[in-house]
Amino acid sequence: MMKEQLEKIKELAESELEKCGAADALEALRVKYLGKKGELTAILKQMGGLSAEERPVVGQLANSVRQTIEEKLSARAAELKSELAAKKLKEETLDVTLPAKSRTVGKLHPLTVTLNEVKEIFLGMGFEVVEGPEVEYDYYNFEALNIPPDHPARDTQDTFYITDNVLLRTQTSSVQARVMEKKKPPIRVISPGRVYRSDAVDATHSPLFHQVEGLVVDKSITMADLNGTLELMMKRIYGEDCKIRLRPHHFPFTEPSAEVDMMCFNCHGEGCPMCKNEGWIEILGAGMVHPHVLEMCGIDPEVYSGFAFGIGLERITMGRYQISDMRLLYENDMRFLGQF
Ligand code: 2NM
Repeated sequence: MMKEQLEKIKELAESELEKCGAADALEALRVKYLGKKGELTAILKQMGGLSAEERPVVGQLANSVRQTIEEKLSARAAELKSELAAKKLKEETLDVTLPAKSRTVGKLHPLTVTLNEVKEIFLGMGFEVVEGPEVEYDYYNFEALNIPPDHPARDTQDTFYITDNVLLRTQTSSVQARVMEKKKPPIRVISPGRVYRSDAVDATHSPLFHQVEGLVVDKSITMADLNGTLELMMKRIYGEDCKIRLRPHHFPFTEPSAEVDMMCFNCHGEGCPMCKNEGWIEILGAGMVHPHVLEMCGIDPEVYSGFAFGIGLERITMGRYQISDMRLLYENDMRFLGQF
């Protein structure tokens, strides 16, 4: 009777183990057959009721059944383990021949490229780079620069006012007025930065644009120093064959003042659509710092003289890359920016 039970347990255990497909189910089978409350244990507990002849026979059989089940259990466990490993290997295959994911590397905005270049050029000539506030007193933006109260630039049509005497700077000359007030000559600075004017957006205008202004103040600074400095800058930006010319002009803060043209890089002075048949393209404004400006900033115009210039970062950037519309510089269209 018990023999048959044991045989049955063995058979059943073997078939269940064979079908078992997971580690936790295998553990449940181990508990079912070999655990303290398991089927085999239950049989062994009944051995007390056997006769002395039967007991060792049944005991031996029970032991061999236990051994068989234990062996099957560990064999099946090993099988499951290797099946699982094989499945994982198959699922997590890494195809090293696939093309690599491309990484997108950022690049500098064309305005930044130009600014860095301009900075390098002037740092090489011993200039310092100075920055100042974009929200400025009208004193530094206008008054200290000899811009009279009735000058059109002061009009609310052209300038963004915050209060009566605070505004968004319309030029970075305000920074240079601050520098002259603080520092005694020799002064050699450039001041790059954002400037604001109440202009409608079109291909050549924006209410926010960027300027680089330069200022040199020392003893016996002349227009020749201005000319040489600007020529060097333009040659470095546009190439060694770039030529410039100065035309008389008027700015309130410089006397004499000049507008500076560069020879058209397209037609080299012949005249073409690019330069509207002029052969020359207006590129910046400059002049000798007005004695009254020096005086207001605490510098004696009898001892010192200086030159200053202002150049639009957008304009030189558009020129060197032949960009026809200023708006392209602000729209952050990657198809456009990716070209530089
Ligand atoms: C320009 C043109 C001409 C200029 C003048 C000064 C200062 F502070 F010295 F008076 N800074 N920048 C200047 C002169 C700016 O921009 C078109």
